[in-house]
Amino acid sequence: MTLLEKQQQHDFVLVDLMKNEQKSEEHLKRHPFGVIPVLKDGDFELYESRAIIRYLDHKFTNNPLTPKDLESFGRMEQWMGIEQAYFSEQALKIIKQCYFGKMRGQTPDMSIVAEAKPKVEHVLDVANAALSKHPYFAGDSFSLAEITWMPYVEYLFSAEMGDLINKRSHVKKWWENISKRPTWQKVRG
Ligand SMILES: N[C@@H](CCC(=O)N[C@@H](CS)C(=O)NCC(=O)O)C(=O)O
Repeated sequence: MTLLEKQQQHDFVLVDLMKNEQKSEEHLKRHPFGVIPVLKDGDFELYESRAIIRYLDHKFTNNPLTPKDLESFGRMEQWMGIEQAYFSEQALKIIKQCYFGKMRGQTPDMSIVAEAKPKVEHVLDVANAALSKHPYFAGDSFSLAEITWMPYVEYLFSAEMGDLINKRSHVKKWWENISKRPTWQKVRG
């Protein structure tokens, strides 16, 4: 999504998680922790998604995704931290049970879902309060913070947990607004 927002040509190379290719010897040379994504920019390679999007936003100065205003910058970093520390890990527990597990024909372990759900609800309550004050996490503009949140919010809908988003009016409005972006529509497709 960052590359598309920056209107940068790129090649997307599939590392097939369904075939466990992320743990192959070849991929482990690119990413020692055996996960995706990895960015290759000429001879330079970089892993960790948040590092990658910050790098791209610094490298390509068009359509900036990092606010110049210091307070907005602070809020963006805060929400990227919240995503990593409190949101995605717990959301993924639900998504693994209710989406990826189901896709593989496994019965979801609802005790895992029951433990993670209140933690996700708490983060979303905090997000709802913040988004009642301004339309984006950083303030007035779409930033890298939104990009870090979008994958697991989308997957909550895939896991039939969209109510977690829709019952919080400001989070719902935020999601309806940012998920309409043509770049996201292209990525999710
Ligand atoms: N901290 C890493 C996390 C990467 C990550 O968890 N990637 C997932 C896909 S979104 C993955 O590769 N999962 C496969 C696995 O855990 O084996 C980042 O943000 O880049």
